[in-house]
Amino acid sequence: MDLFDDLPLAADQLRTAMAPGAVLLRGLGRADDLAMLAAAETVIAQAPLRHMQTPGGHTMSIQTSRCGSMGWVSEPGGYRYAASNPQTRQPWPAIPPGLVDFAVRAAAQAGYAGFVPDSCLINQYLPGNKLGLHQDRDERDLRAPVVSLSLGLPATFLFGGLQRTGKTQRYRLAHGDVVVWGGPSRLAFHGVLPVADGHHPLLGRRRINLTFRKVG
Ligand code: MD3
Ligand code: FE
Repeated sequence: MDLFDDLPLAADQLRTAMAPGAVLLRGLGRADDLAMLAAAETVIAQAPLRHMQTPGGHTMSIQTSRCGSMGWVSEPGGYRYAASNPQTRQPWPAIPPGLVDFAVRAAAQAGYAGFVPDSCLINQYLPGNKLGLHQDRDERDLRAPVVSLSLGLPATFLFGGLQRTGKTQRYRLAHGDVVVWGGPSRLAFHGVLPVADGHHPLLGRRRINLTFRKVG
């Protein structure tokens, strides 16, 4: 969180090509931040945040909720998408329509017209929480991009190549920043460094990241 987070951005600062197929749309989610946070909270109320286990038996520091026709789950055998919440045995809540609209618009702006998400993962980071370098490869349709929206405390995002051991670039993702990953970047390794302590006017001491995906 810094002083400049609340200043408007010049138009030429809004769009950054991070890599082939990966587009950063700075601040795109700011205009509607209150409504999108409220929508995320309605999902969390129905599918409470929890620490997922890695297939290796470790507990993730971040907490996760899910919505959409398919939700990402972890089992001792590995990760997969499932139509119901293993905790409640209920279907996942629907993705709130305002969030679907937002993801569709963001994808179109990044050059992925026709993208419609059927799954959304909500990650909550408290200060110190992190996400190790990984690939997202459990979705069946890897031609579809992933749209990510960051809210609250800023984080340093690590963006690598197609090999875990390659060099990583660092990007600061702040409140309202959106990234769309597709094409050659869809299977890039990525992660998040431990979130620094701070206070965000809307979210307090937390960061929430929503990722919109097309699984089916
Ligand atoms: C690049 N989330 O949920 S968002 C994840 O901030 C995840 O919570 C991070 O990685 C977060 O899987 C990073 C950025 C992101 C999301 C998906 C990607 C980058 C990606 C998929 C492919 C390549
Ligand atoms: Fe990921």
